[in-house]
Parts: sequence; C-alpha cells; structure tokens
Amino acid sequence: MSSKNKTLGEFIIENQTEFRYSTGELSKLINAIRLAAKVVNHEVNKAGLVDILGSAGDTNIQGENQQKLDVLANEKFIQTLKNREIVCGIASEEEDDFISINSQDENHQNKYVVLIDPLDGSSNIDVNVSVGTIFSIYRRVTPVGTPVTLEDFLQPGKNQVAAGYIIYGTSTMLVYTTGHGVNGFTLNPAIGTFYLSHPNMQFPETGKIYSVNEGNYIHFPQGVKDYIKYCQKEEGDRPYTSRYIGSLVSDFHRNMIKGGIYMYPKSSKAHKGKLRLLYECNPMAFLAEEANGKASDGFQRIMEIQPTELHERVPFFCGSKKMVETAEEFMANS
Ligand code: P6P
Repeated sequence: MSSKNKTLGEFIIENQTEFRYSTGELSKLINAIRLAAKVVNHEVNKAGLVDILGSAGDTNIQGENQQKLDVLANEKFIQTLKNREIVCGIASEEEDDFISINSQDENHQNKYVVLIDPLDGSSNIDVNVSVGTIFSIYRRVTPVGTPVTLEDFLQPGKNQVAAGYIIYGTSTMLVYTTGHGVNGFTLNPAIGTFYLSHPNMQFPETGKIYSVNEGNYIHFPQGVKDYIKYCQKEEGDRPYTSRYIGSLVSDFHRNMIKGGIYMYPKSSKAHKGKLRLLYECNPMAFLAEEANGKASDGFQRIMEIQPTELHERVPFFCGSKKMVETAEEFMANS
C-alpha cells in the first residue's frame, strides 16, 4: 500500500514488530491516544460555540489558571487510558500526584506508565491559536502486578518507549515515535481517520527560525542574550526570523518542518525555566533526536537528566542540530 493513503491503524500494525515489547501493546497504547485525540479535537474545534471557553475557575499545581478545556482534555485522556488494560499509572500536568491504575484482570499485568500535558499552550485557547497535547510512555520499572510508585515516573527520557504530540491547528495531526523515526498523521475530520501525511519527519540540519519569548530578554543568562543577538546580526545567512506562537507543540512542529530552534531558557524570573521535564521536554526531546535534531538544557542532553520530582522544570533548547549546538557554544562561552 502506498504510504500516501495509509491509515494510522494500518501503520501501527505494519510497524508493530519494531516495538520491542509484545505485539498488541503498542497498538493499544497508540489507539487509546488516538481515540482521546479525536474526542479532544472535537471539543477544541467547537470551543468557541459553547460555554467551554475561559477559566474553569481553578488553578493547577503549577499555580496556573486552569482553562475548562485543560480540565476536559485531562479527563478524556485519563479516562481513555484507564479503559485500556495496559496502563498502570498516569501523570499529568493537571494532576498534583500520579494516578495508580490497578488492573481489573490479573491476566493483564499493566506494564506502561503514561505522562501527559493534556492541553499545552492553553492560554491560546480563547484567542483561537493552535494548542497541543504531549504524551510520553515508559515501561514501569517496579514489579508488574504491584501498585506503581513514583520511581516508575521518575525515569530519564532515554528510557521512553514512545512519545508524541497532537497538534490542534489548521488541521489536527498526531506525530509520534517509538524509537524508529518520527511519523505524522493528519486527521480527516469527515470520517475520523488519521492518515499518514508526513512519513519520516526530519529536522533540517540547520534553519533560519528562532523561537523564544524575547519579552524576557533582560532576565536571560548572558549566553542566551548573546545567541539572540547572533541570530539578529546581519551576517552570512542571518538575520534569522523570530517566530513564537506561545505553544511549544506548534513552534516545535513548524521548526521540525522548516528548520529552527525553540528556547525556553532559565531566567532571573524562572530559575529552572518554565517547561516541565517529564511531560514536555522529554517527549519533545525524544521526537527531536529521532528526527535528527537535538534537545538540551543548554549544557547537557535532556534525555540524560535524572528526574527528582514529578513536575520539575528544566531550561529547554530544542530543534535543528547545528542551531542547538551554536546556542550551546554561546552558553558555554558565557
Ligand atoms: P510564555 C505553554 O504554557 C507553554 O508551556 C509552552 O507551550 C509555550 O511555548 C510556553 O509555555 C509559553 O510561555 O512564558 O512565553 O508565555
């Protein structure tokens, strides 16, 4: 079958053997995410039409104002994953602690933990700008059949077995990796089917787009300031273009297609940056490396970092390999 009209379901089955664990497990994991993505996509697309906009009147552990769609997306992904006899634990940006899922059937010894940012970039919801869902999947490290522990979630990113995102943009796409490259699937909303539209996605070696919130410029470390001025200097293939959507998934997706770097550095206002290691940086780093890109905290590979807390934050530099390496040189020299 030519790749141009292959569905996500067909793709999963054809590539199941690449998944280093038993055959049906990856299918169940990705199918659960696929179903939740369709449900959330439906809600996101009609958000302006029903009283679902605006704040849910609550705040999450990050102290951020929870949008109603944040809450709904969180509930849909948790509910869908719980219904599959394959996940033993879930951690979410919207949940203070991890959720333990005990198997209803002792024959299904659930082996996977899923970490999600159910609706990243949610501040864009009310202004109709694209948002995304980010997911990260690990094999548990504690004995199968026992309740999950924090140890199952605090694994370095290099242990991920799968990771990806859904981008709710001008079209809805599911982009994921199981360690054998990155593939993008576009939803045909008329029939609710994802089709392989972007096989083997790769970051260009370099690019001309830099994504950073320059409103924080005066608070950045000197190395970041120097790199931004380097991007803006009239020299060689520069100045670069500044593009910042305020949605990590959207900036990442554009940079992976066109070439570019996304930065959320630490600053005097955010001593470890803003992005969360476990359910934002690690999954995006896995995708970046599988797409011939790079992801670091400015000094070390993101996926080598040993997590110590569920919601810990890290500085994040991610995108075209040569651009990240240049930014790291400025960080090292400062
Ligand atoms: P700022 C969204 O809240 C997010 O986590 C990323 O998706 C986005 O790139 C970043 O924060 C935006 O943060 O501080 O620039 O508004």
